[in-house]
Amino acid sequence: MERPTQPVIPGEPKKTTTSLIEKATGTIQGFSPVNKIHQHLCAFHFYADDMNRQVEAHHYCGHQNEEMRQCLIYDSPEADARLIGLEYIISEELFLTLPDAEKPLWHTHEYEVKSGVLFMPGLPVPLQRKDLEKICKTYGKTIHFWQVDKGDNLPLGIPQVMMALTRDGQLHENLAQDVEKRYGLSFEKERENRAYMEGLKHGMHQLANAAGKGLKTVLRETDCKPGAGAGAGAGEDEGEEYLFKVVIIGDSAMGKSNLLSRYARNEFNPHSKSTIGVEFQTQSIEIDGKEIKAQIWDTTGQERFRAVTSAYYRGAVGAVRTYRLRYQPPHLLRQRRPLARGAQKEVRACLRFELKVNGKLHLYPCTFT
Ligand SMILES: Nc1nc2c(ncn2[C@@H]2O[C@H](COP(=O)(O)OP(=O)(O)OP(=O)(O)O)[C@@H](O)[C@H]2O)c(=O)[nH]1
Ligand SMILES: [Mg+2]
Repeated sequence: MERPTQPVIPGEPKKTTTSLIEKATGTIQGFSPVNKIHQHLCAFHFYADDMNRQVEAHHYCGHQNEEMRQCLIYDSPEADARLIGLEYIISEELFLTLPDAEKPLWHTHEYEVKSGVLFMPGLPVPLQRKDLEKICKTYGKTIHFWQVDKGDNLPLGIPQVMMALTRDGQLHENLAQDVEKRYGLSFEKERENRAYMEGLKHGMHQLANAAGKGLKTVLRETDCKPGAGAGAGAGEDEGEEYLFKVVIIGDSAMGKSNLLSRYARNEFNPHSKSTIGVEFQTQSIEIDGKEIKAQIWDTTGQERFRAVTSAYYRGAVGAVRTYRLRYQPPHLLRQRRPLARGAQKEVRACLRFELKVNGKLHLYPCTFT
């Protein structure tokens, strides 16, 4: 089978020692994720910002479940093929659950399947159709890392969102003919054979396929967010918001819940009930023009829930410990250990609060390193 010309990848040819090592590692190690791949689909992708740039894409896919498969994309089916991208394929039902901002990144497969240009090389036609009937009703999200159409001999530049064909006249004639010739196919004939196939139940979503427009990925220089220890993580929005998780810990009836309700809502309850499990409140403060959110977790102090609550220390960047002054440090150590295990390593200090005793407020610093 003739192949389109490939740019030569720069680098020394593989040495015998490397081949020997590969032989050994290949025999000893397991490749479970890759071994899940069980099918080869061939289709065409174009760059979401330029329909004129079209590439042949060999998808090697495995099902994660009935509604989701993930594929590695190569530029050819040969052993030396270049890994140029990835594609995730999901059912129409899953696609409809995606937020609207996500939908334009996904493309439909209905046209590709029904027009015959998406096929499964080497597979008997009845078997192909069985699966194509399903693919016809799916959406895919594909990112390419290697712009082989530009002749790049290494994966250069930023990841590119790719799209799929949605109507006649889009696919370059020469690309189609080349593939038809190499695989001995007729897309036109296949189109007729697949006329019976049903497409998307709800039709092509208007936001899919880049919402009918172009999409371009761009690289933008931005402030580097603080590391994990300084509160990076869940809830941050486009780098403009910081979320810090802080836990309040201490034995039961030490005033944890009241400390939080006083801080979050300026409320105090002299008859508060013991907390079951955990609860959290979020407070926003502005520092240097940036919105900082403190997500403060109030845990139960009851011994019987300790195993459960320690799981909530995960990801915490700060801790407030409440305890009775008459308690001695060895007692504190009991709670220090699970906190140090669950919270992020970068938790370095906490404040030990104490109520006023004889009119004097006791406030001790402590370290968790
Ligand atoms: N006088 C006084 N009472 C307090 C103070 N803080 C809490 N209390 C009382 O102490 C009791 C227990 O308070 P909580 O805030 O529920 O204690 P907790 O640490 O959350 O207890 P658990 O949820 O069981 O772990 C309640 O009756 C509160 O009213 C305080 O600063 N002063
Ligand atoms: Mg409580």
